[in-house]
Amino acid sequence: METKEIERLARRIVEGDMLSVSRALTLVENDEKEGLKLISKLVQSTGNSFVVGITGPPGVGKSTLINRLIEEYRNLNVKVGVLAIDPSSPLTGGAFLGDRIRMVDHTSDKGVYIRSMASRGWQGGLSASAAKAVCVLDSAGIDVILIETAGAGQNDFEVSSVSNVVAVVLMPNSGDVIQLSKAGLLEVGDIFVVNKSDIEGTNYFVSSILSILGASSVKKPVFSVSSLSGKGIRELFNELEARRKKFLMQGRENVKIRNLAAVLKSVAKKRIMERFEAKVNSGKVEELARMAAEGKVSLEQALERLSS
Ligand SMILES: Nc1nc2c(ncn2[C@@H]2O[C@H](COP(=O)(O)OP(=O)(O)O)[C@@H](O)[C@H]2O)c(=O)[nH]1
Ligand SMILES: [Mg+2]
Repeated sequence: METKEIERLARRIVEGDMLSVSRALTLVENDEKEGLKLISKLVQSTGNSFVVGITGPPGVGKSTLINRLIEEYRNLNVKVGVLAIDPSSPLTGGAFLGDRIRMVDHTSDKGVYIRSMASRGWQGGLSASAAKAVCVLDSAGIDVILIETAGAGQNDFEVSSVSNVVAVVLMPNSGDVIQLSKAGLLEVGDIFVVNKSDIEGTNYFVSSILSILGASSVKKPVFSVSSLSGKGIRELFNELEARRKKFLMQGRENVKIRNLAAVLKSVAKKRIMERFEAKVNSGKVEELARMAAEGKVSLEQALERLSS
């Protein structure tokens, strides 16, 4: 794409043209160089979107919850963008349909933009494009961006670098709370949502989370909701809105810097991993191991060459 064309695309995005937003998201997913060029054109128009990471094990009801939150935001005429980051399938490289299907309620609403992104890349990490996608939606005038990431582990740690608040969604009987803690899910969350409170075991589950959170639960509230019936959603939403109000009082410049830092971090990480994988695949590791075994290089030198 020519520079002129990228500039034109950037202008349309800032005007709020959602067709151009879709084109831009495809660009940032598929073309790193051009994607970054576009982001640098957009960056002066960013800094206003409040980003909520919604994470948790598959099946706990994240997409259903997001549908409810969209409803609440739309009642206040807040523009919402959803990025559903799905575990990449090595077969299709694509996203599961389920998320789209559960979020169709809002597809005719112009104030709602929903996009699935494949997480691709190594170890199912949060899509390296997610931080860029946030910049695109931000510059298009989206007020709130909800990022759904499935699963535990690596994903969840990365979602916090692009989110202003991370909500960890769980459900009663979704396993041992101590295991959840070990998986890092309790550390990454700013807010905890126990969904499916309409099924049995909710009270016990909530109290075991509270006891594990201990003193930190003052700052890390636990909400028990049913995304099916809508019960408890309003309380959760009020908390999110209170946090957004605080966010809007911050300097915009700092938000811009934080968003760009997330872009740089994710792209750099991807590049470093790609370089490393190329070395591994080219037999470089074995070559260095042989040299080290023959005493031609020290292990320290071998590592230096492998990681530079
Ligand atoms: N009983 C009950 N089921 C729910 C609730 N929220 C979602 N579900 C169901 O749980 C299943 C998984 O929901 P989904 O939103 O796709 O979960 P995700 O994988 O975390 O996005 C679906 O069959 C939903 O209908 C709830 O509050 N109560
Ligand atoms: Mg989902």
